Amino acid sequence: MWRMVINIDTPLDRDAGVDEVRQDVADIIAQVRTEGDEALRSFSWDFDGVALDALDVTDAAEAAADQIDSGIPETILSAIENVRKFHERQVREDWVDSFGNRTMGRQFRHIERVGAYVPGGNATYPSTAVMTVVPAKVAGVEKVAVVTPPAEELNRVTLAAIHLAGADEVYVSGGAQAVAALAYGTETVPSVEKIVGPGNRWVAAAKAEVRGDVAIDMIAGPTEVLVVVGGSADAEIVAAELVGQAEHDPHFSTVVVTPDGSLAAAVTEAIERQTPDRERSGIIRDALRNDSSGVFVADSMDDATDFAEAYAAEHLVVMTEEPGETLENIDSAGSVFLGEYSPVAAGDYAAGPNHVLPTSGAARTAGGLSVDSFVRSRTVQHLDEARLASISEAVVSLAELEGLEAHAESVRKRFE
Ligand code: HSO
Ligand code: ZN
Repeated sequence: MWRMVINIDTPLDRDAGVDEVRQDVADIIAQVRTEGDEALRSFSWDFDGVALDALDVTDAAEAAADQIDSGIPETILSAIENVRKFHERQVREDWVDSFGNRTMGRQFRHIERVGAYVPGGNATYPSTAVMTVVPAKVAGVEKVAVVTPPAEELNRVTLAAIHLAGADEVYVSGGAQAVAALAYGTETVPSVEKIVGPGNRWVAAAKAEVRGDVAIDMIAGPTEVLVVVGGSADAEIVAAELVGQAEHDPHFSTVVVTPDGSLAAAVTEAIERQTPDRERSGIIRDALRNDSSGVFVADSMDDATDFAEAYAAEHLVVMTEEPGETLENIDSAGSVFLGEYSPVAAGDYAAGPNHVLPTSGAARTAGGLSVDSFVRSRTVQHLDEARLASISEAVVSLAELEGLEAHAESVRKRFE
């Protein structure tokens, strides 16, 4: 069933399919901009078959947190607590220092209004509410507005999680139209300064379209996991890891790289054995068969880590004899899981690190969602007469070299 790829140079197709929906998404956004709430209601009916009652479900989210079965809020709160602690550790301190007697520093200020997309669709994601809202609140964001897609009956656990994570407002809208609403505002949905969170290709394309008018975290493609395997790794556990994440999406990218051909064969066999037992075996099969998945047998562990570096996985799992040492040879990854007892699922839900991560190789240049995603930095300089004098010659000369005489004069004037 799985692609046994011997040639390590075989390309993997990780295209998120965003381009195919660009025009439709542009039309949807235009309609939301002109018709506001009315457009959100009609898209809900056309795309989701749901006649929307209220768009604003902030109170319903609070009620859900009170009413869901006992035990569930505690479970959600324990995940929130771990995620909060991990993100609190990321908060940056302002600093000020003296550079050759010029006093300068860097300061961090949170964004005021943020929108978070919490997906629905073929699964519900209360965990994504936690991963998007908690870091924003830790950063100090005053207003976090969450959007989540319509459903005949909204998932109460997701609603409860959105409330418990600390969202200030909750709106029912999904897809490109929800992104448009957050970007430009409607009668009900307020516009925000930054939109974060994962979603399908409609959401990704909409974020690409509104970027510039509003900040975004990233353009997320289908989720992916790369497992670097070696030594005496347990093929059953490696297989469980791959099968586990593959249930997300038929476009999921599942990749194994190992220098050990017999381990590769054992993992392939274990995957085929485990898949039929899983509830979402259909999705898992499609995910394993697609052109972005496969098992690669490398000539050596060095080649395997080179491969992992080039792949720049969203989730990088390392199950080798010394996972920490293996990791030293790989720089690019969204989130790293070391050893047999660090499953991706732990990070998805409750360990603490974020699960909103760069996909499709974006980890080569960017990290996942963090407190940094919700702050901006500014620099501050405070010079006095003597301090300005000490650099004035350089400033004046460079200004003149650039032909910007008035810049030079603005410095000279101070010493007249
Ligand atoms: N693995 C997904 C997140 C997730 N998994 C949510 C389960 N629920 C992307 O990091
Ligand atoms: Zn997952």
